[in-house]
Amino acid sequence: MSFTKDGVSRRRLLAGAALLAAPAILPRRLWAADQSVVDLHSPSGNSLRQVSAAFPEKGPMIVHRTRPAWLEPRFEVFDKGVFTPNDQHYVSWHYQTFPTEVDPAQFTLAVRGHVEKTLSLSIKDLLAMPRIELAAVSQCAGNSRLYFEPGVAGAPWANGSMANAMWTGVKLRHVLDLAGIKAGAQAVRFAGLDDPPVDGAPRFMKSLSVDHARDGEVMLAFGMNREQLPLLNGFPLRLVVPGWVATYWIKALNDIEVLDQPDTNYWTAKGYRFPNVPDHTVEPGQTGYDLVSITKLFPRSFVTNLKTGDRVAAGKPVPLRGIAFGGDCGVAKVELSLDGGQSWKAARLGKDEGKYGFRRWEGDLALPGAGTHAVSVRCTNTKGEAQPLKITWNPQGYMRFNVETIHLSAA
Ligand SMILES: Nc1nc2c(c(=O)[nH]1)N[C@H]1C(S)=C(S)[C@@H](COP(=O)(O)O)O[C@H]1N2
Ligand SMILES: [Mo]
Repeated sequence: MSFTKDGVSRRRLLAGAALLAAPAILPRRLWAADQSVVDLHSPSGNSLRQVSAAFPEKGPMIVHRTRPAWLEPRFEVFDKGVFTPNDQHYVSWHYQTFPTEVDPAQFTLAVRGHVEKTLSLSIKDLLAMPRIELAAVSQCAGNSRLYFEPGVAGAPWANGSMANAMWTGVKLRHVLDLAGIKAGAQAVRFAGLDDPPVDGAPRFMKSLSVDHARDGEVMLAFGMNREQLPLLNGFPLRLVVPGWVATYWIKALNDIEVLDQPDTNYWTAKGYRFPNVPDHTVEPGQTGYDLVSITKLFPRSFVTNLKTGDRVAAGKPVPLRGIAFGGDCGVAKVELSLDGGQSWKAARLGKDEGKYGFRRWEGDLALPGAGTHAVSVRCTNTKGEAQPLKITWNPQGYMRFNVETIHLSAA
């Protein structure tokens, strides 16, 4: 059923579905029903993961944790197209109180705080408003953390906690204007249905400046690739903040609060910060730097048709393709290198589906002789920012965005 009808269908998870089983026995039961195990090739070991299709509305997903769910697709999905299928879109929640059932007929979004008029909007109210649609990449701040060397604490994502979707929804500005922001407002704060799991724990909330919230692109999305959002990705409504890290993209969004003072809540003021130094990169053990909140995405690019260890023919052109994204602007160019970044060869760019989305690239390189060859790919965005060659590292494991390299063996 589509969200474009007069309403959205009721979502329920079946009792006994993977998410509801007792956490203590879940890993073993899932393992027994397992389809396969993948090796994510982390430099620090600990890289075997189970792949499970036991999660509602999800196909086979790599399972890092079950409750709350941390799931990512196998990387091959990114070779199939620039829009990530909904059943392969990664899943991340902070708290085990994430919703396992939502009745859209009962669901309301509150708009309150420093406004002229408090609102309580139903899904039907939102579906009746003017719509916008745009492609945008949602990427977790911790994407690729598994490849940090030395290893760091935090969700051990491989490269798959990113996804591109066509989002449909209502401009946040439209809803804020209906409520009427009062003079002196300082921030707009967002929260979802997942209450803190224990008393005193901070509710998961993020906020944006009033100007950003009113930029006409930040969206209350009920459509993902022109279908309803999967429950695990925030059904029935999520915030979409194009060009910004997914941390801000509050799922199961039911509360918007306009603040007349800066947001001091833990997740905005203390969480999700990284070193305020060039490329946000420090040496292990380094101290004496400031922290800054993570906001915009940085350019990234990946080879998707081949991976480290694959065998190819020496001496003739090897077809290569992949995806790139510019971060908070479009992709200007993608280049390939065989010599560790001393020289670069331009790749061809595929169709532009929107500046915040994935862009396909294609190219080829002839590997000069038998042996192992390092193939690097670099994206430069339309602001002229390029992925750095030096590997980015910080103790939080946030926002890796250096040039990625695969090692192919030619014979
Ligand atoms: N309500 C709510 N929204 C949330 C979160 C959360 O824990 N609760 N996690 C955020 C983080 S850190 C990420 S990476 C994305 C993940 O979105 P996805 O599960 O749809 O991929 O949701 C964001 N929105
Ligand atoms: Mo995240």
